[in-house]
Amino acid sequence: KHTGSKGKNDNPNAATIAILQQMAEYYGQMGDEWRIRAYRKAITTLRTCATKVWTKEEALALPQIGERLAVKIEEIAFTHRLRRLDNARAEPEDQVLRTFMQVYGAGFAKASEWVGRGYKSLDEVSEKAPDLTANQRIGIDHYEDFNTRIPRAEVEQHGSVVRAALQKLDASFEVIIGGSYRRGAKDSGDIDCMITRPNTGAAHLRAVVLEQLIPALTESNFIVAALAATNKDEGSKWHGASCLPAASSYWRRIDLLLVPSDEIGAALIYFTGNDIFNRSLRLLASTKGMRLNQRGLYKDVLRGQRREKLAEGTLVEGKCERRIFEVLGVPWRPAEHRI
Ligand code: DCP
Ligand code: MG
Ligand code: MN
Repeated sequence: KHTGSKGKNDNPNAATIAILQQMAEYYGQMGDEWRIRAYRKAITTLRTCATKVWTKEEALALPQIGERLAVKIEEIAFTHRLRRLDNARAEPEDQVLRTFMQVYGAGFAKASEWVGRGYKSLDEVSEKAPDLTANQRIGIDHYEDFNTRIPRAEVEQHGSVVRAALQKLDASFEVIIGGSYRRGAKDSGDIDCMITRPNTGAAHLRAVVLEQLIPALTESNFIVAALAATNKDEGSKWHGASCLPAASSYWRRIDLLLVPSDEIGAALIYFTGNDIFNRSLRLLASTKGMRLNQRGLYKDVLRGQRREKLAEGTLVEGKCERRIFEVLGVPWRPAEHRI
């Protein structure tokens, strides 16, 4: 069937791309950045290819596709599947690794170490793993809680508890729930609360949140665990767990993000995501000689030969979300469409 159109759906390599994408996702879960990049490049190439790629040789002749991926492309073209993917998914060791990787506080390296020690279950990790960190202990004890999606209405309730407690301390404080919630998701993996206040900088936000808000919410049994706090020049972030009063309530992962008023526009973009949307905005900024991060949009960023950043550049905009889109030349995108 020849329509002449170049829509996504009649791309001759659509079926191959779909399987490569699953493979990239699989490596994503494994934290294998190097392979993810190789798959992404191959996918990009196939997308722009006008004819169906059948053989290894045809694949190899294209840019950004190496030997190993070319072999896989041939296998997919002829068999409509990839054994490597089927096998990986079926392997018991792999299932265990994936379970371990979902423990809060354990990344790929830690999960692999546990698999390497021969542990088959979380119970086994819990009993036998030497030097579990306090966070990993909580991650294991509340594994089910932290891996259960949070319904939208409950996300809102957690946000309201934080907002009420803060405004009791100071009515000028604002709490905005970001992340998947702001994108309109019907449920979320965690609760991302941006905390800000007009004309207020990082130091004051930190003082109120860390010295007053968190102790108060811990006292009231809403905050049930403190997991991590970062306070780099990247901004301040507090990770913990919260729980509503009902006896059956799950422990939920909650992130408090302290946002100086000058940076709220850039922070709204960053903490609304999603991560892929953020990556593409950042990339776009860098192609225009600018730099976008969670604090602002900067111009005249000085880069060295390997594109490494030498100087921060001058701030163009940090306060206004819409203005950042404008300066980047991107039509405004409501949060629900940022995927
Ligand atoms: N973020 C990002 N890059 C990352 C991690 C996060 O740009 N590597 C940004 C975009 C996310 C936001 O931070 O939307 C919040 O991060 P979460 O991990 O909480 O992700 P989401 O809220 O989007 O999804 P979930 O429902 O799983 O929490
Ligand atoms: Mg989130
Ligand atoms: Mn989060």
